Amino acid sequence: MSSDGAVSGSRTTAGATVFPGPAHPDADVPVHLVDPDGVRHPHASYDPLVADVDGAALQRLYEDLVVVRRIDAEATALQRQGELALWPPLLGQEAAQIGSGRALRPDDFVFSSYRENAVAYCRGVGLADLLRVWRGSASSGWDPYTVNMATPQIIIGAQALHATGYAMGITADGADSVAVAYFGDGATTQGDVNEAMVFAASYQAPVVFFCQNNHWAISEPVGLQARVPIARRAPGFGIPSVRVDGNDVLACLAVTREALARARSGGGPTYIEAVTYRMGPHTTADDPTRYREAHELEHWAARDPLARLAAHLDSLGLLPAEYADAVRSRADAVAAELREACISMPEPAPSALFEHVYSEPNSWLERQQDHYERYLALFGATSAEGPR
Ligand SMILES: Cc1ncc(C[n+]2csc(CCOP(=O)(O)OP(=O)(O)O)c2C)c(N)n1
Ligand SMILES: [Mg+2]
Repeated sequence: MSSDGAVSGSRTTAGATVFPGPAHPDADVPVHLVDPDGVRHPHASYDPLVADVDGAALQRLYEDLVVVRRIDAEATALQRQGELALWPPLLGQEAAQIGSGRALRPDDFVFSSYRENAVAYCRGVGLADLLRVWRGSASSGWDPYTVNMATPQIIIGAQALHATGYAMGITADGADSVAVAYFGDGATTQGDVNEAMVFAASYQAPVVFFCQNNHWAISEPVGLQARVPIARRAPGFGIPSVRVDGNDVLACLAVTREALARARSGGGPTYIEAVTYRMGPHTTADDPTRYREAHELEHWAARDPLARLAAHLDSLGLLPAEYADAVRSRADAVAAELREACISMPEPAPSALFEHVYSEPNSWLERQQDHYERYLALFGATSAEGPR
């Protein structure tokens, strides 16, 4: 800041400092390329970014959506059957995750929350590795460096700091990869996310903030903590932002490609708000019928991301019955593989948790482990209450 209080880089008009704001009166209208009925609409800015997406590529996106929805349904069933302690479903958010996840290069690096299992699928995380932590069989699901994706962050918003720090490292290395932070609408209120945005803007770090506004933070509606569209917050930090229809896989692919290209070419961070909806519970430990109205779910079910792409493919003659059946069978086979991987995993060993806290044993921790083991022996409990 200069001595007269003006912020360098801002424009001054007739004595008033003007900060970059939403560029256009329509800035709050989410970008969409395919509407809920499957009709494609031309878009001057974003069509060129997905010009390479031909019929076969659209079908691949469809296959991704079907498979990740099936994985999610199977994991939810496994939890209901007592094979997993907890599962955070992504039902309804498939397009936001696949559209953005498929825009990434292998050398980009993802930092996510617990719900981005479809992004993990895009990164090549193994099926067993998706479940390991939720079964209680391991305290970490996979080696982040094999897939360039950190294991899920449970501390809301903390991964935005990790992504920004990693992105600053990319700059120091002179590389052109990008770090991507995935978080939810609720996380936008956390200090960590806001601090990450300050650093990202100051250092023009190659990071993409990808917020999935799924309308709920457990039982708190988004309107409670965001009085204006969430995407509008970013320009206040000096970060360009875009709202995208998070149920339109093609639009999510386009806006993520734009953000990645900006970051790779030295243009700094971008903030994406993908407007979507969590059609299921927060986790399998939650019952959303206690806090939300049925009509809200109906409204969003009519905007289902998978049905939308199916309708679009159908309109192009790219969804013949045999093809749709084959995709379903493939998804069923993946689900069977997931189930097998889950039940053949070692039984959860809760007290093993103590082995990974310090490199050397110490009496303080040993006392806690001993106490916990006596508790397990007394009550036969294998799953203490976990994260919500
Ligand atoms: C720092 C912190 N505070 C609170 C929690 C408890 N918690 C777990 S999930 C959640 C809501 C997150 O909502 P949102 O960011 O919208 O993500 P979503 O679950 O909808 O994907 C909260 C408050 C936590 N895990 N970490
Ligand atoms: Mg949310």
